[in-house]
Amino acid sequence: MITRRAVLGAGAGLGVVALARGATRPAELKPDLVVLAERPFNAETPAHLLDEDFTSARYMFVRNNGLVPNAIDAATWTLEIGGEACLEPRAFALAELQSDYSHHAYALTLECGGNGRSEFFPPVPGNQWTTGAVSCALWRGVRLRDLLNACGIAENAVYVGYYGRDRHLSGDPDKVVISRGVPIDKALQDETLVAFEMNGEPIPLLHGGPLRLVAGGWPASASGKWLYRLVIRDRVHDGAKMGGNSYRVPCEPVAPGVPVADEDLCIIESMPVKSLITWPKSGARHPVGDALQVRGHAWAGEFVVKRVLVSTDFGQTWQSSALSAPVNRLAWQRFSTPVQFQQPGYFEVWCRAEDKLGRSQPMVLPGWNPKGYLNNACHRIAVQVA
Ligand SMILES: Nc1nc2c(c(=O)[nH]1)N[C@H]1C(S)=C(S)[C@@H](COP(=O)(O)O)O[C@H]1N2
Ligand SMILES: [Mo]
Repeated sequence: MITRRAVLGAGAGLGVVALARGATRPAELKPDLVVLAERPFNAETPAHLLDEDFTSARYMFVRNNGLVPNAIDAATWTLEIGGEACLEPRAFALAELQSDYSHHAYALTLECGGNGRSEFFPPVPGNQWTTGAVSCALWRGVRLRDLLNACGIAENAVYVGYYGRDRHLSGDPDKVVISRGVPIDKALQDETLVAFEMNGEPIPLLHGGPLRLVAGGWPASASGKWLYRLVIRDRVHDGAKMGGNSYRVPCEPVAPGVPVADEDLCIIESMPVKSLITWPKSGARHPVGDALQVRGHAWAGEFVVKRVLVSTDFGQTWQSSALSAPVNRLAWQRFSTPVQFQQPGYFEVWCRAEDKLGRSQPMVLPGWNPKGYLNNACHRIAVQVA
């Protein structure tokens, strides 16, 4: 990351996190991604560019509900913690978080709740994500738990909400873009971080630098970017985009297209089991008879993936794939397996993961919901065998 301070030669230090030198628009920083919206900027990753073990910034999808803050200064950044269920509200300088609290690093899967939205029918509003709103990067920071404990958690604590420094599209400085969070149990997990590094670097501005909440395995909307305030709530947090159709699905399944009353919607928690073929790229050509090594990632929200199956005959038969253990809880898992094609022609490779509890991915769309969340249908790629 080139910081403006470094560019100006003002010396080392935490520096200003800014868009890289010369880039005037976020899209220029993400030349490999498919832009779904310019304002707010939203872009997804083609499946074959998610092949890395840990997603680099270059290939990480971007999901913004508002406008990216203007260049922000890590040297003066502070995090306030308060809320009705906080015993001693206080503020921490970013530098203090970095020096006074122990650091922890985890690979954490962040998938947008709306990943796969484009396939729902009847169609639903919002960014039309296909398969590319998922990442698994190496996040480093302090445990949210350690900070909450430093402030004192009241007995009646229920939820932790976040506030970020992004700007509302309307330009109204008093309007909050998004303020979501996680229940207290999730907040207290080892892996829930207040992070200041991504893949060994300061967090890039587009991904919430200089400070971000990271709650892996949950809809990524729970992981607040540009974090400056946390509230320990005595009730389910009621910030922007906690209610209505936002990040909520019918508590009881509904027929496609049916309107759903507010009180019948439930907040999404752990994301469902899913997998993605990241190699080869869909449309690959392959010689008949040769083994083709197919690989990808599988993840299952709060759970471990137990197995991944692969089919080359449109789901008639399945073979078991090698599957690695996650490097830590909430990290995606690598699967890799050789497949053979006995004759030339058009083939598809399908993959299907199953979690520890025996739940597997559906072949077709799972339950329709008003905003098109939680589509974990099987991924498939095309292979032309010659
Ligand atoms: N402050 C803030 N945090 C946010 C958002 C946002 O718009 N503003 N979007 C959320 C959503 S919906 C997603 S999917 C992830 C996207 O993270 P990324 O852009 O780093 O991939 O950030 C979450 N955190
Ligand atoms: Mo999201």
